[in-house]
Amino acid sequence: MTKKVGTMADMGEDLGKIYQTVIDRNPGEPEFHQAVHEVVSTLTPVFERHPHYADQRVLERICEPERQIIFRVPWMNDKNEIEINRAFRVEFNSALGPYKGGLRFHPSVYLGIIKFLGFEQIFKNALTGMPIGGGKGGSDFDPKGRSDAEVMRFCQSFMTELYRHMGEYTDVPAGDIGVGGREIGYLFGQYKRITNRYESGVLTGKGLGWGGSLVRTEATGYGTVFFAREMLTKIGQSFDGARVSVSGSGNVAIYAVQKAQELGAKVVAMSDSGGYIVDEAGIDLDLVREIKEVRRGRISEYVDARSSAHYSTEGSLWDVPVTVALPSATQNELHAQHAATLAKNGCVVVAEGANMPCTPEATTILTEAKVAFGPGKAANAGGVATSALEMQQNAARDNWTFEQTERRLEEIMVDIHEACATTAEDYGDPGNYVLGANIAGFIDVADAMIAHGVI
Ligand code: NDP
Ligand code: 2IT
Repeated sequence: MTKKVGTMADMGEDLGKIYQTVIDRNPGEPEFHQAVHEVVSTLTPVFERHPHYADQRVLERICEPERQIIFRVPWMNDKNEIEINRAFRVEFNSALGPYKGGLRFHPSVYLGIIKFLGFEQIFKNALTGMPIGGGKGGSDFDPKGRSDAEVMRFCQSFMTELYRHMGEYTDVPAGDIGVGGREIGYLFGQYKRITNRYESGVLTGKGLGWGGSLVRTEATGYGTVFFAREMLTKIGQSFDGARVSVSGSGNVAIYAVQKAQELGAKVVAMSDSGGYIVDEAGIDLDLVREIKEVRRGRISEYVDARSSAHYSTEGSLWDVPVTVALPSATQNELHAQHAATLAKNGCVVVAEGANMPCTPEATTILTEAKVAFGPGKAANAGGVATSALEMQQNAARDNWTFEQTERRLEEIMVDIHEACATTAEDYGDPGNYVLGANIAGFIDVADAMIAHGVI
Protein backbone atom coordinates (compact mmCIF):
# COMPACT_ATOMS: atom_id res chain seq x y z
CA MET A 1 0.00 0.00 0.00
CA THR A 2 1.32 3.40 -0.91
CA LYS A 3 0.86 6.83 0.56
CA LYS A 4 -0.86 8.02 -2.58
CA VAL A 5 -3.39 5.19 -2.45
CA GLY A 6 -4.22 6.03 1.16
CA THR A 7 -4.64 9.77 0.77
CA MET A 8 -7.18 9.98 -2.06
CA ALA A 9 -5.32 13.17 -2.96
CA ASP A 10 -6.48 13.42 -6.55
CA MET A 11 -10.19 12.62 -6.30
CA GLY A 12 -13.13 14.87 -5.61
CA GLU A 13 -15.18 14.28 -2.48
CA ASP A 14 -17.76 11.98 -4.13
CA LEU A 15 -15.22 9.76 -5.87
CA GLY A 16 -13.13 9.73 -2.68
CA LYS A 17 -16.13 8.32 -0.81
CA ILE A 18 -16.62 5.61 -3.42
CA TYR A 19 -12.95 4.66 -3.17
CA GLN A 20 -13.10 4.63 0.65
CA THR A 21 -16.07 2.26 0.47
CA VAL A 22 -14.03 -0.09 -1.74
CA ILE A 23 -11.24 -0.10 0.88
CA ASP A 24 -13.71 -0.71 3.73
CA ARG A 25 -15.57 -3.50 1.93
CA ASN A 26 -12.41 -5.28 0.71
CA PRO A 27 -9.97 -5.23 3.64
CA GLY A 28 -6.49 -6.71 3.26
CA GLU A 29 -6.44 -6.48 -0.53
CA PRO A 30 -3.88 -3.72 -1.30
CA GLU A 31 -3.38 -4.68 -4.97
CA PHE A 32 -7.13 -4.41 -5.59
CA HIS A 33 -7.21 -1.01 -3.83
CA GLN A 34 -4.26 0.12 -5.96
CA ALA A 35 -5.96 -0.88 -9.23
CA VAL A 36 -9.23 0.82 -8.23
CA HIS A 37 -7.38 3.95 -7.11
CA GLU A 38 -5.59 4.23 -10.43
CA VAL A 39 -8.90 4.23 -12.31
CA VAL A 40 -10.99 6.32 -9.91
CA SER A 41 -8.34 9.03 -9.61
CA THR A 42 -8.70 9.77 -13.34
CA LEU A 43 -12.50 9.87 -13.58
CA THR A 44 -13.37 13.30 -12.11
CA PRO A 45 -13.60 15.02 -15.53
CA VAL A 46 -15.94 12.28 -16.82
CA PHE A 47 -18.31 12.67 -13.89
CA GLU A 48 -18.26 16.44 -14.36
CA ARG A 49 -19.13 16.10 -18.04
CA HIS A 50 -21.66 13.25 -17.60
CA PRO A 51 -23.41 13.63 -14.21
CA HIS A 52 -25.79 10.73 -14.96
CA TYR A 53 -22.97 8.24 -14.24
CA ALA A 54 -23.13 9.36 -10.61
CA ASP A 55 -26.96 9.12 -10.49
CA GLN A 56 -26.78 5.58 -11.89
CA ARG A 57 -24.09 4.62 -9.30
CA VAL A 58 -22.32 2.91 -12.16
CA LEU A 59 -18.81 3.18 -10.68
CA GLU A 60 -19.91 1.61 -7.38
CA ARG A 61 -21.49 -1.21 -9.36
CA ILE A 62 -18.33 -1.74 -11.44
CA CYS A 63 -16.21 -1.99 -8.27
CA GLU A 64 -18.37 -4.83 -6.92
CA PRO A 65 -17.74 -8.13 -8.80
CA GLU A 66 -20.88 -9.72 -10.25
CA ARG A 67 -19.83 -13.10 -8.79
CA GLN A 68 -16.84 -14.47 -6.84
CA ILE A 69 -16.11 -18.18 -6.68
CA ILE A 70 -13.60 -19.68 -4.21
CA PHE A 71 -13.01 -23.42 -4.17
CA ARG A 72 -10.82 -26.23 -2.89
CA VAL A 73 -8.51 -28.14 -5.23
CA PRO A 74 -7.37 -31.44 -3.70
CA TRP A 75 -4.95 -33.56 -5.74
CA MET A 76 -2.32 -36.32 -5.39
CA ASN A 77 1.38 -35.57 -5.88
CA ASP A 78 3.90 -38.06 -7.29
CA LYS A 79 4.59 -39.45 -3.81
CA ASN A 80 0.90 -40.33 -3.49
CA GLU A 81 0.43 -37.60 -0.87
CA ILE A 82 -2.66 -35.42 -0.83
CA GLU A 83 -2.11 -31.71 -1.53
CA ILE A 84 -4.73 -29.00 -1.16
CA ASN A 85 -4.79 -25.66 -2.95
CA ARG A 86 -7.23 -22.79 -2.99
CA ALA A 87 -8.59 -21.49 -6.28
CA PHE A 88 -10.60 -18.49 -7.44
CA ARG A 89 -12.65 -17.20 -10.32
CA VAL A 90 -13.87 -13.62 -10.06
CA GLU A 91 -16.56 -12.94 -12.66
CA PHE A 92 -16.28 -9.18 -12.51
CA ASN A 93 -18.34 -7.63 -15.27
CA SER A 94 -20.39 -8.99 -18.18
CA ALA A 95 -21.73 -5.74 -19.63
CA LEU A 96 -19.86 -6.14 -22.93
CA GLY A 97 -19.72 -9.94 -23.28
CA PRO A 98 -18.96 -13.19 -21.44
CA TYR A 99 -16.44 -12.90 -18.61
CA LYS A 100 -13.00 -13.15 -20.21
CA GLY A 101 -9.57 -13.28 -18.62
CA GLY A 102 -6.69 -15.51 -17.70
CA LEU A 103 -5.89 -18.00 -14.95
CA ARG A 104 -2.78 -17.46 -12.82
CA PHE A 105 -1.03 -20.31 -10.99
CA HIS A 106 1.50 -18.80 -8.56
CA PRO A 107 2.07 -19.21 -4.81
CA SER A 108 1.37 -15.49 -4.24
CA VAL A 109 -2.22 -15.79 -5.56
CA TYR A 110 -5.01 -14.81 -3.15
CA LEU A 111 -8.36 -13.10 -3.62
CA GLY A 112 -6.88 -9.56 -3.73
CA ILE A 113 -4.57 -10.42 -6.65
CA ILE A 114 -7.38 -12.00 -8.65
CA LYS A 115 -9.65 -9.01 -7.96
CA PHE A 116 -7.04 -6.49 -9.09
CA LEU A 117 -6.47 -8.47 -12.27
CA GLY A 118 -10.21 -8.92 -12.88
CA PHE A 119 -10.87 -5.23 -12.34
CA GLU A 120 -8.12 -4.23 -14.81
CA GLN A 121 -9.47 -6.76 -17.27
CA ILE A 122 -12.87 -5.02 -17.47
CA PHE A 123 -11.38 -1.84 -18.94
CA LYS A 124 -8.69 -3.61 -20.97
CA ASN A 125 -11.27 -5.80 -22.66
CA ALA A 126 -13.47 -2.78 -23.37
CA LEU A 127 -10.51 -1.03 -25.02
CA THR A 128 -10.03 -3.93 -27.45
CA GLY A 129 -13.43 -3.12 -28.97
CA MET A 130 -14.24 -6.84 -28.87
CA PRO A 131 -17.41 -8.25 -27.21
CA ILE A 132 -15.80 -9.50 -24.00
CA GLY A 133 -16.52 -8.81 -20.33
CA GLY A 134 -13.95 -8.99 -17.55
CA GLY A 135 -12.93 -11.84 -15.24
CA LYS A 136 -9.86 -13.50 -13.78
CA GLY A 137 -9.01 -16.65 -11.89
CA GLY A 138 -6.23 -18.80 -10.58
CA SER A 139 -4.76 -20.67 -7.69
CA ASP A 140 -1.93 -20.57 -5.15
CA PHE A 141 -0.60 -23.77 -6.78
CA ASP A 142 3.10 -23.44 -7.71
CA PRO A 143 3.91 -25.32 -10.92
CA LYS A 144 7.67 -24.82 -10.45
CA GLY A 145 9.48 -28.10 -9.91
CA ARG A 146 6.31 -30.16 -10.47
CA SER A 147 6.25 -33.05 -12.92
CA ASP A 148 3.94 -32.99 -15.96
CA ALA A 149 1.82 -35.67 -14.25
CA GLU A 150 1.40 -33.50 -11.14
CA VAL A 151 0.45 -30.46 -13.22
CA MET A 152 -2.08 -32.61 -15.11
CA ARG A 153 -3.69 -33.95 -11.93
CA PHE A 154 -3.86 -30.45 -10.46
CA CYS A 155 -5.47 -29.06 -13.66
CA GLN A 156 -7.99 -31.92 -13.76
CA SER A 157 -9.05 -31.35 -10.15
CA PHE A 158 -9.22 -27.57 -10.72
CA MET A 159 -11.46 -28.02 -13.77
CA THR A 160 -13.68 -30.57 -12.01
CA GLU A 161 -15.03 -27.62 -10.01
CA LEU A 162 -14.58 -24.71 -12.41
CA TYR A 163 -16.33 -26.32 -15.42
CA ARG A 164 -19.82 -25.64 -13.99
CA HIS A 165 -19.15 -21.88 -14.07
CA MET A 166 -17.77 -21.79 -17.62
CA GLY A 167 -19.22 -21.73 -21.12
CA GLU A 168 -18.50 -19.94 -24.37
CA TYR A 169 -21.36 -17.53 -23.64
CA THR A 170 -20.67 -17.39 -19.89
CA ASP A 171 -17.02 -17.34 -18.89
CA VAL A 172 -13.97 -18.02 -21.06
CA PRO A 173 -10.63 -18.43 -19.21
CA ALA A 174 -7.12 -18.40 -20.74
CA GLY A 175 -3.51 -18.35 -19.49
CA ASP A 176 -1.54 -15.93 -17.33
CA ILE A 177 1.51 -16.42 -15.07
CA GLY A 178 2.17 -20.15 -14.67
CA VAL A 179 -0.55 -21.14 -17.14
CA GLY A 180 0.62 -21.76 -20.73
CA GLY A 181 -0.11 -24.21 -23.53
CA ARG A 182 0.51 -27.31 -21.39
CA GLU A 183 -1.94 -26.26 -18.68
CA ILE A 184 -4.62 -25.10 -21.16
CA GLY A 185 -4.39 -28.55 -22.81
CA TYR A 186 -5.04 -30.40 -19.54
CA LEU A 187 -7.82 -27.97 -18.59
CA PHE A 188 -9.54 -28.28 -21.96
CA GLY A 189 -9.28 -32.08 -21.92
CA GLN A 190 -10.97 -32.30 -18.53
CA TYR A 191 -13.70 -29.80 -19.52
CA LYS A 192 -14.44 -31.83 -22.64
CA ARG A 193 -14.52 -35.09 -20.69
CA ILE A 194 -16.86 -33.84 -17.95
CA THR A 195 -19.29 -32.02 -20.23
CA ASN A 196 -19.10 -34.38 -23.23
CA ARG A 197 -18.96 -31.25 -25.39
CA TYR A 198 -16.23 -30.16 -27.81
CA GLU A 199 -16.87 -26.54 -26.97
CA SER A 200 -13.78 -24.92 -28.52
CA GLY A 201 -14.72 -21.37 -27.59
CA VAL A 202 -14.74 -22.10 -23.85
CA LEU A 203 -10.98 -21.62 -23.36
CA THR A 204 -8.40 -19.66 -25.33
CA GLY A 205 -4.68 -20.20 -25.81
CA LYS A 206 -5.43 -23.69 -27.13
CA GLY A 207 -2.94 -25.72 -29.19
CA LEU A 208 -2.88 -25.05 -32.94
CA GLY A 209 -4.04 -28.58 -33.78
CA TRP A 210 -7.21 -28.40 -31.64
CA GLY A 211 -8.84 -25.00 -31.99
CA GLY A 212 -6.06 -22.58 -31.09
CA SER A 213 -5.29 -19.46 -33.06
CA LEU A 214 -2.03 -18.59 -34.75
CA VAL A 215 -0.43 -15.53 -33.06
CA ARG A 216 -2.17 -16.08 -29.66
CA THR A 217 1.13 -17.26 -28.14
CA GLU A 218 2.97 -14.23 -29.47
CA ALA A 219 0.10 -11.76 -29.09
CA THR A 220 0.70 -10.06 -25.75
CA GLY A 221 4.39 -9.40 -26.34
CA TYR A 222 3.89 -8.41 -29.99
CA GLY A 223 0.96 -6.18 -29.02
CA THR A 224 2.97 -4.41 -26.34
CA VAL A 225 5.68 -3.63 -28.88
CA PHE A 226 3.11 -2.39 -31.43
CA PHE A 227 1.70 -0.10 -28.73
CA ALA A 228 5.18 1.13 -27.72
CA ARG A 229 6.00 1.69 -31.41
CA GLU A 230 2.97 4.01 -31.68
CA MET A 231 4.13 5.85 -28.54
CA LEU A 232 7.60 6.26 -30.04
CA THR A 233 6.20 7.49 -33.36
CA LYS A 234 4.21 10.15 -31.51
CA ILE A 235 7.47 11.61 -30.13
CA GLY A 236 9.35 11.25 -33.40
CA GLN A 237 11.36 8.16 -32.45
CA SER A 238 11.40 4.47 -33.36
CA PHE A 239 12.58 1.03 -32.25
CA ASP A 240 15.23 1.01 -34.98
CA GLY A 241 18.58 1.10 -33.16
CA ALA A 242 16.93 1.72 -29.76
CA ARG A 243 18.28 0.04 -26.61
CA VAL A 244 15.52 -1.88 -24.84
CA SER A 245 15.13 -3.81 -21.58
CA VAL A 246 12.35 -6.34 -20.94
CA SER A 247 11.76 -7.78 -17.48
CA GLY A 248 10.64 -11.38 -17.11
CA SER A 249 11.43 -14.23 -19.48
CA GLY A 250 8.00 -15.83 -19.77
CA ASN A 251 5.39 -15.69 -22.49
CA VAL A 252 4.97 -11.92 -22.66
CA ALA A 253 8.66 -11.06 -22.31
CA ILE A 254 9.91 -13.54 -24.92
CA TYR A 255 7.61 -12.33 -27.68
CA ALA A 256 8.10 -8.67 -26.78
CA VAL A 257 11.83 -9.22 -27.29
CA GLN A 258 11.19 -11.03 -30.57
CA LYS A 259 9.09 -8.21 -32.07
CA ALA A 260 11.36 -5.45 -30.73
CA GLN A 261 14.35 -7.16 -32.34
CA GLU A 262 12.40 -7.55 -35.59
CA LEU A 263 11.84 -3.78 -35.55
CA GLY A 264 15.59 -3.17 -35.22
CA ALA A 265 15.94 -2.74 -31.46
CA LYS A 266 18.88 -3.99 -29.43
CA VAL A 267 17.45 -5.75 -26.36
CA VAL A 268 20.15 -5.76 -23.68
CA ALA A 269 18.47 -7.12 -20.52
CA MET A 270 15.91 -9.72 -19.34
CA SER A 271 15.14 -11.35 -15.97
CA ASP A 272 13.25 -13.94 -13.96
CA SER A 273 12.32 -14.07 -10.29
CA GLY A 274 15.92 -15.05 -9.41
CA GLY A 275 17.87 -12.20 -11.06
CA TYR A 276 18.65 -10.52 -14.37
CA ILE A 277 21.00 -10.86 -17.32
CA VAL A 278 22.68 -8.08 -19.27
CA ASP A 279 24.06 -8.87 -22.71
CA GLU A 280 25.64 -5.88 -24.44
CA ALA A 281 25.92 -7.93 -27.65
CA GLY A 282 22.11 -8.14 -27.69
CA ILE A 283 19.94 -10.90 -26.19
CA ASP A 284 20.15 -14.26 -27.98
CA LEU A 285 16.44 -15.09 -27.92
CA ASP A 286 16.83 -18.66 -29.20
CA LEU A 287 18.97 -19.38 -26.16
CA VAL A 288 16.43 -17.78 -23.78
CA ARG A 289 13.63 -19.84 -25.36
CA GLU A 290 15.65 -23.06 -25.07
CA ILE A 291 16.25 -22.33 -21.36
CA LYS A 292 12.76 -21.12 -20.42
CA GLU A 293 10.37 -22.85 -22.86
CA VAL A 294 12.13 -26.19 -23.39
CA ARG A 295 14.20 -26.82 -20.24
CA ARG A 296 11.92 -24.79 -17.93
CA GLY A 297 15.20 -23.60 -16.37
CA ARG A 298 16.55 -20.39 -14.81
CA ILE A 299 17.66 -17.26 -16.67
CA SER A 300 21.03 -17.52 -14.87
CA GLU A 301 21.85 -20.47 -17.19
CA TYR A 302 22.10 -17.97 -20.08
CA VAL A 303 25.58 -16.78 -19.09
CA ASP A 304 26.96 -20.34 -19.27
CA ALA A 305 26.61 -20.14 -23.06
CA ARG A 306 27.26 -16.39 -23.70
CA SER A 307 30.58 -14.79 -22.79
CA SER A 308 29.19 -11.32 -23.66
CA ALA A 309 26.61 -11.59 -20.84
CA HIS A 310 26.58 -11.35 -17.09
CA TYR A 311 24.00 -12.39 -14.51
CA SER A 312 23.22 -10.40 -11.38
CA THR A 313 21.08 -10.67 -8.29
CA GLU A 314 22.25 -7.27 -7.03
CA GLY A 315 20.67 -3.96 -8.02
CA SER A 316 18.05 -4.09 -10.73
CA LEU A 317 17.50 -4.63 -14.39
CA TRP A 318 16.13 -1.08 -14.44
CA ASP A 319 19.63 0.28 -13.64
CA VAL A 320 20.66 -0.64 -17.21
CA PRO A 321 20.48 2.48 -19.45
CA VAL A 322 17.83 2.06 -22.18
CA THR A 323 15.56 4.15 -24.41
CA VAL A 324 12.54 1.86 -24.01
CA ALA A 325 11.61 -0.26 -20.96
CA LEU A 326 8.96 -2.99 -21.16
CA PRO A 327 8.20 -4.37 -17.68
CA SER A 328 6.71 -7.81 -18.47
CA ALA A 329 7.04 -9.97 -15.34
CA THR A 330 4.62 -9.14 -12.54
CA GLN A 331 2.83 -6.46 -10.46
CA ASN A 332 4.78 -3.77 -8.58
CA GLU A 333 8.17 -4.83 -9.92
CA LEU A 334 9.24 -1.31 -11.02
CA HIS A 335 9.55 1.06 -8.04
CA ALA A 336 10.10 4.80 -7.62
CA GLN A 337 13.89 4.47 -7.52
CA HIS A 338 13.88 2.39 -10.70
CA ALA A 339 11.72 4.99 -12.44
CA ALA A 340 14.06 7.79 -11.39
CA THR A 341 17.08 5.84 -12.69
CA LEU A 342 15.39 5.04 -16.00
CA ALA A 343 14.48 8.71 -16.51
CA LYS A 344 17.97 9.90 -15.57
CA ASN A 345 19.50 7.44 -18.05
CA GLY A 346 17.44 8.82 -20.94
CA CYS A 347 14.51 6.39 -21.17
CA VAL A 348 11.68 7.93 -23.24
CA VAL A 349 9.00 5.20 -23.26
CA VAL A 350 7.81 2.73 -20.63
CA ALA A 351 5.05 0.36 -21.81
CA GLU A 352 3.63 -2.26 -19.43
CA GLY A 353 3.63 -5.79 -20.85
CA ALA A 354 2.67 -7.09 -17.39
CA ASN A 355 -0.39 -6.09 -15.37
CA MET A 356 0.38 -3.14 -13.04
CA PRO A 357 4.18 -3.68 -12.94
CA CYS A 358 4.85 -0.02 -12.08
CA THR A 359 4.02 1.20 -8.58
CA PRO A 360 1.92 4.39 -8.36
CA GLU A 361 5.01 6.34 -7.22
CA ALA A 362 7.00 5.03 -10.20
CA THR A 363 4.23 6.12 -12.58
CA THR A 364 4.19 9.59 -11.05
CA ILE A 365 7.97 9.94 -11.37
CA LEU A 366 7.92 8.82 -15.01
CA THR A 367 5.09 11.21 -15.84
CA GLU A 368 6.80 14.15 -14.12
CA ALA A 369 10.03 13.35 -15.97
CA LYS A 370 8.06 13.42 -19.28
CA VAL A 371 8.72 9.73 -19.98
CA ALA A 372 5.76 8.48 -22.05
CA PHE A 373 3.95 5.84 -20.00
CA GLY A 374 1.67 3.16 -21.49
CA PRO A 375 -0.44 1.42 -18.80
CA GLY A 376 -0.92 -2.35 -18.99
CA LYS A 377 -4.66 -2.25 -19.61
CA ALA A 378 -3.86 -0.62 -22.95
CA ALA A 379 -0.33 -1.80 -23.77
CA ASN A 380 -0.83 -5.51 -23.02
CA ALA A 381 -4.37 -5.81 -24.40
CA GLY A 382 -3.11 -7.67 -27.49
CA GLY A 383 -3.23 -11.01 -25.66
CA VAL A 384 -6.87 -10.89 -24.75
CA ALA A 385 -7.75 -9.27 -28.08
CA THR A 386 -6.23 -12.24 -29.89
CA SER A 387 -8.12 -14.53 -27.51
CA ALA A 388 -11.27 -12.86 -28.83
CA LEU A 389 -10.02 -13.52 -32.37
CA GLU A 390 -9.55 -17.17 -31.36
CA MET A 391 -13.18 -17.26 -30.14
CA GLN A 392 -14.25 -15.70 -33.43
CA GLN A 393 -12.44 -18.42 -35.42
CA ASN A 394 -13.91 -21.14 -33.17
CA ALA A 395 -17.45 -19.78 -33.65
CA ALA A 396 -16.97 -19.78 -37.42
CA ARG A 397 -15.11 -23.14 -37.36
CA ASP A 398 -12.37 -21.37 -39.27
CA ASN A 399 -8.58 -20.92 -39.09
CA TRP A 400 -6.92 -17.70 -40.17
CA THR A 401 -3.35 -17.41 -41.43
CA PHE A 402 -0.55 -16.00 -39.30
CA GLU A 403 -0.37 -12.86 -41.45
CA GLN A 404 -4.13 -12.22 -41.32
CA THR A 405 -4.25 -12.68 -37.55
CA GLU A 406 -1.17 -10.56 -36.89
CA ARG A 407 -2.60 -7.80 -39.10
CA ARG A 408 -5.81 -7.78 -37.00
CA LEU A 409 -3.75 -7.65 -33.80
CA GLU A 410 -1.68 -4.76 -35.13
CA GLU A 411 -4.81 -2.84 -36.19
CA ILE A 412 -6.37 -3.38 -32.76
CA MET A 413 -3.24 -2.09 -30.97
CA VAL A 414 -3.05 0.97 -33.24
CA ASP A 415 -6.76 1.62 -32.54
CA ILE A 416 -6.28 1.29 -28.77
CA HIS A 417 -3.35 3.71 -28.90
CA GLU A 418 -5.45 6.14 -30.91
CA ALA A 419 -8.42 5.84 -28.53
CA CYS A 420 -6.18 6.51 -25.50
CA ALA A 421 -4.42 9.44 -27.18
CA THR A 422 -7.57 11.15 -28.49
CA THR A 423 -9.49 10.62 -25.22
CA ALA A 424 -6.58 12.15 -23.26
CA GLU A 425 -6.62 15.16 -25.61
CA ASP A 426 -10.39 15.46 -25.44
CA TYR A 427 -10.18 15.57 -21.63
CA GLY A 428 -7.44 18.22 -21.68
CA ASP A 429 -4.38 16.14 -20.78
CA PRO A 430 -2.60 15.18 -24.03
CA GLY A 431 -0.06 12.38 -23.69
CA ASN A 432 -1.65 11.01 -20.51
CA TYR A 433 -2.29 7.42 -21.61
CA VAL A 434 -3.45 6.41 -18.12
CA LEU A 435 -6.26 8.94 -18.21
CA GLY A 436 -7.08 8.12 -21.84
CA ALA A 437 -7.24 4.36 -21.25
CA ASN A 438 -9.30 4.60 -18.07
CA ILE A 439 -11.83 7.06 -19.45
CA ALA A 440 -12.26 5.36 -22.84
CA GLY A 441 -12.70 1.93 -21.19
CA PHE A 442 -14.97 3.23 -18.44
CA ILE A 443 -17.40 5.00 -20.80
CA ASP A 444 -17.94 1.88 -22.93
CA VAL A 445 -18.67 -0.29 -19.90
CA ALA A 446 -20.76 2.33 -18.09
CA ASP A 447 -22.97 3.04 -21.12
CA ALA A 448 -23.68 -0.68 -21.65
CA MET A 449 -24.51 -1.15 -17.95
CA ILE A 450 -26.91 1.78 -17.97
CA ALA A 451 -28.63 0.42 -21.08
CA HIS A 452 -29.11 -2.93 -19.30
CA GLY A 453 -30.90 -1.35 -16.34
CA VAL A 454 -30.25 -1.83 -12.66
CA ILE A 455 -28.87 -5.39 -12.61
P1 NDP B 1 4.85 -16.47 -17.45
O1 NDP B 1 4.51 -17.38 -16.34
O2 NDP B 1 5.02 -17.01 -18.81
O3 NDP B 1 6.19 -15.66 -17.10
C1 NDP B 1 6.27 -14.88 -15.96
C2 NDP B 1 7.66 -14.27 -15.90
O4 NDP B 1 7.69 -13.30 -14.87
C3 NDP B 1 8.73 -15.28 -15.56
O5 NDP B 1 9.95 -14.88 -16.09
C4 NDP B 1 8.76 -15.22 -14.04
O6 NDP B 1 9.99 -15.63 -13.46
C5 NDP B 1 8.55 -13.74 -13.82
N1 NDP B 1 7.89 -13.54 -12.53
C6 NDP B 1 6.69 -14.04 -12.15
N2 NDP B 1 6.41 -13.69 -10.90
C7 NDP B 1 7.45 -12.98 -10.48
C8 NDP B 1 7.76 -12.35 -9.27
N3 NDP B 1 6.92 -12.40 -8.21
N4 NDP B 1 8.92 -11.65 -9.19
C9 NDP B 1 9.76 -11.60 -10.24
N5 NDP B 1 9.53 -12.19 -11.42
C10 NDP B 1 8.40 -12.86 -11.54
O7 NDP B 1 3.71 -15.34 -17.42
P2 NDP B 1 3.31 -14.30 -18.57
O8 NDP B 1 4.49 -13.92 -19.37
O9 NDP B 1 2.11 -14.84 -19.25
O10 NDP B 1 2.81 -13.05 -17.69
C11 NDP B 1 3.68 -11.97 -17.35
C12 NDP B 1 2.84 -10.76 -17.01
O11 NDP B 1 2.06 -10.38 -18.14
C13 NDP B 1 1.83 -10.93 -15.86
O12 NDP B 1 1.68 -9.70 -15.19
C14 NDP B 1 0.53 -11.24 -16.61
O13 NDP B 1 -0.60 -10.93 -15.82
C15 NDP B 1 0.68 -10.30 -17.79
N6 NDP B 1 -0.13 -10.60 -18.97
C16 NDP B 1 -0.09 -11.83 -19.56
C17 NDP B 1 -0.83 -12.07 -20.70
C18 NDP B 1 -0.77 -13.36 -21.43
O14 NDP B 1 -1.41 -13.47 -22.48
N7 NDP B 1 0.00 -14.36 -20.98
C19 NDP B 1 -1.72 -11.04 -21.25
C20 NDP B 1 -1.62 -9.76 -20.61
C21 NDP B 1 -0.87 -9.58 -19.49
P3 NDP B 1 10.13 -17.13 -12.90
O15 NDP B 1 10.27 -18.00 -14.11
O16 NDP B 1 11.36 -17.08 -12.05
O17 NDP B 1 8.88 -17.39 -12.11
O1 2IT C 1 -4.06 -10.33 -18.47
C1 2IT C 1 -4.51 -10.75 -19.55
O2 2IT C 1 -5.07 -9.99 -20.37
C2 2IT C 1 -4.36 -12.17 -19.87
N1 2IT C 1 -3.76 -12.91 -19.09
C3 2IT C 1 -4.97 -12.74 -21.12
C4 2IT C 1 -6.43 -13.01 -20.93
C5 2IT C 1 -7.11 -13.77 -22.05
O3 2IT C 1 -8.29 -14.11 -21.84
O4 2IT C 1 -6.52 -14.01 -23.10
